Amino acid sequence: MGTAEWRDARRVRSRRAENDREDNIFNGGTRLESTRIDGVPVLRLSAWPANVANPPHSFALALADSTGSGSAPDPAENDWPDEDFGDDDEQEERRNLRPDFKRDFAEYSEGSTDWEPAGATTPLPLKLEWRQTAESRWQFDFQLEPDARCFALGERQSGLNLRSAVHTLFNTDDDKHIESIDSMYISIPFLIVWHRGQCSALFLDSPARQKWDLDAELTGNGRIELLSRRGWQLYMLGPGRLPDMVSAFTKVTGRSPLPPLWALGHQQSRWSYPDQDTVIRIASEFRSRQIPCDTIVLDIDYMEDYRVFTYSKERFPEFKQLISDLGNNDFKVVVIVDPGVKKDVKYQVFKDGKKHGLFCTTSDGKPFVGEVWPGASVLPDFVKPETRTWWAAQHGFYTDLGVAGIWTDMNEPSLFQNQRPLDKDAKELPPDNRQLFMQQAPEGPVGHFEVRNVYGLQMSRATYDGLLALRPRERPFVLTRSAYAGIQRYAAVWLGDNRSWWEQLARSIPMLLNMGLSGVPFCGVDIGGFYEDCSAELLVRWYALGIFYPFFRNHCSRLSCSQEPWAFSPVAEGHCKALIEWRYRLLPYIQQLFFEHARTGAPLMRPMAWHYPDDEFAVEIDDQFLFGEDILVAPIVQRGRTTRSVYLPEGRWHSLDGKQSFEGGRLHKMRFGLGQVPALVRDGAILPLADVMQTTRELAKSPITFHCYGDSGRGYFYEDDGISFEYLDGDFNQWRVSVENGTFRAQPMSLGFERPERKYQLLYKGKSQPVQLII
Ligand code: MIG
Repeated sequence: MGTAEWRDARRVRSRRAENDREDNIFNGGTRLESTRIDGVPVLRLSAWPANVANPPHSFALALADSTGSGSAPDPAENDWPDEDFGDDDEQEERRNLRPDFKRDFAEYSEGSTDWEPAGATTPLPLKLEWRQTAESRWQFDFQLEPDARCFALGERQSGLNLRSAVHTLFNTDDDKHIESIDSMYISIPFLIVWHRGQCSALFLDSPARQKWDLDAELTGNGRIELLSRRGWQLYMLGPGRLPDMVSAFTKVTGRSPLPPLWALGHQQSRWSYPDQDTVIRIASEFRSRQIPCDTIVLDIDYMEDYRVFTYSKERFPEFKQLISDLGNNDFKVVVIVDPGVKKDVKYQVFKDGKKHGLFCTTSDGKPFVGEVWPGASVLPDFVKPETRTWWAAQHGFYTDLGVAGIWTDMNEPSLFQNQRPLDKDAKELPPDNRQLFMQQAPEGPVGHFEVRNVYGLQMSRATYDGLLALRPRERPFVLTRSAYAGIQRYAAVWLGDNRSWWEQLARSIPMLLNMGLSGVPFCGVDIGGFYEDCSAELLVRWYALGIFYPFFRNHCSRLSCSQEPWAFSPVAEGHCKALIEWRYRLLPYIQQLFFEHARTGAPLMRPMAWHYPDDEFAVEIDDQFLFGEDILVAPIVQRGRTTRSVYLPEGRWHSLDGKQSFEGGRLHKMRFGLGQVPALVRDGAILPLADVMQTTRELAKSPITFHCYGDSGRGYFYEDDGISFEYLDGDFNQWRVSVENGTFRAQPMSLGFERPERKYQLLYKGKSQPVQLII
């Protein structure tokens, strides 16, 4: 063994000494401003190196360079009428209630927030100090109280508390979803620090690589290291409560518009349903077995040679007919679109993009070529506005065929030979022209690593804007794998290539909770697991949790065994069916939760601490969660188990059927059989439940049961057309329903939507009775 290897073997991990402060070489410009967003004090620090002309808000590409083009407006929560409705006489006047939500969409709070200059001596939260320690290296040091917890940061392979680890934010396609994974597909540089129920938060707005050391050495010190030659903006939020942090952050980065109703139903996918006969067979299995499903998803094999904006004439000879036949059977079709464009001079998409200079380039200005599914491929440069406009327009190919939604994948971007283009331990960036390829930002040419983390965001944005321009009266559905802060404005996300392992089922809870706290409500993981073979029991248990994933899709890889709900046994199928039916029964509640998100930024899946901040026991929990305020979900995530302990916070809790109730404030041992929904309902809640249906289209006519849990209760019922943006003009109905002293009341908060006829009933103390909603 040579000396070199011997030294390698003994290498000690480079450690950060407590006082390893490097010299500050910064001599550029800074600006410190302050404001309040939804009552939360916010400081914003901007810094830009001397050789960069402009303050960086125009370079924090994710949020700036916005034309506000296609994005849906944000229902302004401040315009919401006072919830406290008066007596019955007043209701008469409110018959034509139509809250006016129209407002310019503030993609970037610049326009809607007044920032005031703040004095240079203003103390920064968490005792934060920053400096530039090399041409492309910045450090931000802060302090964490001994019992502080760290949440959010987007997609992390971690439990809920992110503390005592280093988290790298550099979008990467790495399918080894194990503890030691360095970076995943999504980067959201937003951290919430929780300390005894009070929170502060940091948002470092830069799409370049960031490493967040959250007290990995157990010394109480946190440090962000940013590798960039450009400027950045650091938002510092707080103090405030947990929901305040998410509300303010989503005011800055935007909130999710309401998804189309069909996208909240069950989606069935696999890599791949290879031809039209298979698709027809899968779809008809759902209907003949009466397993609810709204969407069939087509993975890369629908294409000709993996060329985007084509379909295989051989395997899908009647593509348009297929989609319309499926449509007649109430199925929507979603197709995958990758960024890699096959390098082929006869291929129109390549020709066009090349002619107009819309691809990422090498340092000498030629299109950069990498290897992905189509073979040698080029990558659209999505930070360039013209590229987005062009890419958006290409989607006419799909809308003409009747495709309902677009799934954007591989957009880290992923390249077969080069998944880790920047050395994990790099302490500086290579020069711009040696960063894999060059991109053309509105401010000028820039190395890819400077903007890598917004590649997926800008691709999703182009796709969303494309669908909206092509079908202006419909809410677009876009699904993406890679993302940055603000992705919720454009797309749902799923967390990539997980495995059919029990531990990944369990892990999905804290991962999705942190996504929600990072501003992304519409998220999920592949139900059944992507790689490896699923089993009957795992699939059933995965559905039991998955019906509460905001994005609800079964998907697996081409190497895995089938995992459609009927793939295993009739018994397993029966359990899956019963669970999926519950997803559809819960749709009115889910719609209300999405509406709440649009008003307040609240995620659907919430950690216990969201609603019980003073319960020191609850804040530790990440194997159960709250779905909205009223439903507590505690799934079984281990093979062969039928019982688990469930921590119920203060108050009383009821079984979903209302037949049993439990005292809160302590642990309970509970049994959840296969096929049983692992959920409890808060005493005092009224859940609006639909009847079992096969697709979301039936929701409009479904009878609604208001199930009151306990002696009295409160709840909401929301409805709209499920398709258009007219809800932003107040074209929706919403009632606040309550039961007090045994009397049911429904107070209208909005009556802007011409509603179909349906029946309503109250389920109270085990008995049903018809009720009316005043209109
Ligand atoms: O290189 O399109 O995460 O969901 O099925 C793999 C094929 C590319 C990765 C996605 C996965 C999808 C698969 N894709």
